[in-house]
Amino acid sequence: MKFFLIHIAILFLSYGALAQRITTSFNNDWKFLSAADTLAAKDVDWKPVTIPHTWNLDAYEKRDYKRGKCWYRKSFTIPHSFRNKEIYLRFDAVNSYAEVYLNGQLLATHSGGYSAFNVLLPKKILKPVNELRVLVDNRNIDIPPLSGDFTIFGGIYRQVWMIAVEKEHFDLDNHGSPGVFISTPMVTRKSASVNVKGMVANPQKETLKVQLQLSNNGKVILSKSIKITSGIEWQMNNLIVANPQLWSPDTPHLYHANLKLLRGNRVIDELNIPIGFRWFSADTRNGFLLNGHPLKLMGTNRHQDQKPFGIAVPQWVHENDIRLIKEMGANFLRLAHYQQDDEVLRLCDSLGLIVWEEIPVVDIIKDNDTFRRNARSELIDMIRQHYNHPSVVFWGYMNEAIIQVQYRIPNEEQPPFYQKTVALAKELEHLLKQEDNSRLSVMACHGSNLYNEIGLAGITDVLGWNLYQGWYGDNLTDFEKFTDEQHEKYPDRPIIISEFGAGSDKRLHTLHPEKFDFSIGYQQKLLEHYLPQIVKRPYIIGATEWNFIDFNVASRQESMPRTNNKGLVYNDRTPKDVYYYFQSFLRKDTAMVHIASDDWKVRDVVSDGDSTTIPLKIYSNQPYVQLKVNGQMMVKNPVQNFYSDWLIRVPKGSTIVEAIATEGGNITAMDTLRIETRFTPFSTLLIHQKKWNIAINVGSNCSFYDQANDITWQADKSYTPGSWGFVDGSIFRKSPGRIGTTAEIAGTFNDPLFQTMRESISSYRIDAPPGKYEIELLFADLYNAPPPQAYDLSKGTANSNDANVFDISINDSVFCSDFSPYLTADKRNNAAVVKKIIVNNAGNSIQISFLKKSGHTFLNGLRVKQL
Ligand code: GCB
Repeated sequence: MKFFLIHIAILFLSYGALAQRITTSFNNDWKFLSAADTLAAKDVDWKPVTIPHTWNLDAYEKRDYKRGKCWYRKSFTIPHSFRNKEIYLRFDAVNSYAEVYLNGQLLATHSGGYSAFNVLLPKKILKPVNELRVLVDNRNIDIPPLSGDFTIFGGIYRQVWMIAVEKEHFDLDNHGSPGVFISTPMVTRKSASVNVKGMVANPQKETLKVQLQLSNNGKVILSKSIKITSGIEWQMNNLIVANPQLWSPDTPHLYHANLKLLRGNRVIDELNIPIGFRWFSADTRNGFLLNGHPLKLMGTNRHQDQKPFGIAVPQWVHENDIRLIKEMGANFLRLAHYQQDDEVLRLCDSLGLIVWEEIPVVDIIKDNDTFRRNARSELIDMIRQHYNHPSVVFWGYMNEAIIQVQYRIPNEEQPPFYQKTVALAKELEHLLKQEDNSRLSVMACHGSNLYNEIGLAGITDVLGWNLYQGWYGDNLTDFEKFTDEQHEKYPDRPIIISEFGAGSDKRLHTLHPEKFDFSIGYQQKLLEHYLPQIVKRPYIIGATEWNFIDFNVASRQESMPRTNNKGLVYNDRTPKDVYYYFQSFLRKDTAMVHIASDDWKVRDVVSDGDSTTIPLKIYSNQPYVQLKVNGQMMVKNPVQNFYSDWLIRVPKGSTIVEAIATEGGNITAMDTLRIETRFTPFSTLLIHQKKWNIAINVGSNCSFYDQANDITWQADKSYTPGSWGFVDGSIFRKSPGRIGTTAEIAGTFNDPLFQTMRESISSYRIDAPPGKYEIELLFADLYNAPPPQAYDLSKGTANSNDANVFDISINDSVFCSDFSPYLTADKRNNAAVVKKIIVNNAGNSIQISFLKKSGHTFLNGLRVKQL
């Protein structure tokens, strides 16, 4: 009897399970061919891969990563239990163009690398053993984005699923959408209305039933069913929920809609969709209102890559990111510059982040029908696929859509080109509202008035400005000047600062941060300027910092080639100190304090003593902080703008710093950090106990920490008797107002060390007692221009292609004559050249002299070691 019951139960379960939709992963046992020509390929050329996959890990190594056509293939059988079912494959994303073939027949194509698509596997083509082939192309000839500051990693880089359904099922043929669309046209505190609509595949025009059950906290609060007899659209309108528990970033409360498709009493398909009740508006007087309350939208932008996966990231990367962003205190997230994984949206719904999602029309448009069609279908895909997510409030369709026009379109053709861009924007705006008029439309512009002049800026409900004053642009305060001017001219236009940020490299530190020095300190300074300015202005309804992560851009050079390092966290997601500035600024629910020196744990100070003072910053949202340094309590300091600056006295070696945040005399938060202090002598002429080794980052305001060799290259200084420094020359500036160059340096991982130099230098002097020294001189001829960066609006200086030739002598004896770093580096500019020499210093000074033969003299780095 017992056996019988179990048997019945198994039968029932399997019957129940098989009757409904079954979704299984389809990620294993794929083969990949890194070529377009399958005929020329041998079987061994097809390499086994698992999805998610990208072929572009080369983007971590070189600028010109592989862009072209590649193939994926997979043999598979249809499980016996699926035999009477319709079989779909769902591709969560393929970058950028896909052709799907089953047993040699083309089933589907999809343009657009960031949205999902479903492909039906027709019964008549299926065999006992099938071969699926997918051609993937990441050249993006007519597919947005045509360009952009991110790598177009090619491949089937999000998951693939096999979905088995009965012939009758919730629609799977509508732009990769769930086939059911839920909206909440009216929400108040007292009641909310729900509309549900969708399509059902019903080829035999059977009489079926769609049943909706809406539940809250596990209890069904509303049920409704509707009879359907054809495949046309069905709707259930005006379902009323009394006293809805509202969704907001602080209380991301979700209701659950369960939808069943029934034949008689038998469930043949089922969907579960969360619902969030919220209402919102945006205007310049009240700012953004959520559920009737003002809410300044504050957050960040997110790219999706993580080394070593490229964009073929495992699901935990999405989870980790959204959790970190939420923990930072953000309530707002811009998914830039493309539609992101469904999981990201699910997380934003459940953790509580308001989302701006956009399609990748970036930098420039193409004036042809294919491009326009692709932009339209990307927009439809995005809206339909993510329509049901309550976190989504903004749909965007353009990012800096005219920034490249000046470089790519001849002058006389620019005005009509701008008009075409405006026409496309209007078309996309219209389409967006047709698809979903419950959300706000938005686009992001770079800081140019041209958007106003050509009429692009007035099209969307809200306008995003990507502003980099004090980074690409001149001064930090130009930021608020620009936004105030905009507000004065367009008083009714709510704006979002959709990007702002600065690059940073944790190897670079300075007491005097300057724009474009890539120091950790300058990024902090910029963000500490922007955040208070943003919150002060009600017409700025929100802001998203650029970018949450240090992300991969194969073409970017700067201090960390292949990386845009404006992240609040590193690419491996370790928070930078500045992440905690945001956290202090944004989190009101918990007290926090952070010793902002995770990025600067080794302090190598130019000083003769065995103790010194070092600056230390503490981020906190509490009114006061107090420090204990190696057990010794210091006086309290007030916190202003969520930080307090300290000078602390530290001995050589290890220092334990404890920070205590207080409010009303009570300890509310604590943090502890160990800092290591080292000393580089200032008075090099003195006999020191230990032989010294001085490394200098010549021509730079920053010290550079070379972790591999555990050496700090000190910021440069001018010579003073008894010490070391440059005697003359000037800081090399490739662009006015910026130190050094942003060009990548060949032959080193220590790019910043070679990217700055002193030019027109005739001597560098180190006063030092007699003895033997090893001298290492670092050079890279920086006079050739790096290729232009699309986002960098500064004006570069003229180039000099002259080979720069000079003699180098040490204490009057020439050790290198007619030296040209350029020629030594095989006629390459921006290539590292290192010269070493052992000298016997007979006197009290080592004078390194540079005698110009042609062009310029220069020096990029110097290390002097007592032997
Ligand atoms: C921008 C772009 C973004 C870039 C960023 C930058 O304005 O929208 O894609 O990555 O600037 O860092 O230059």
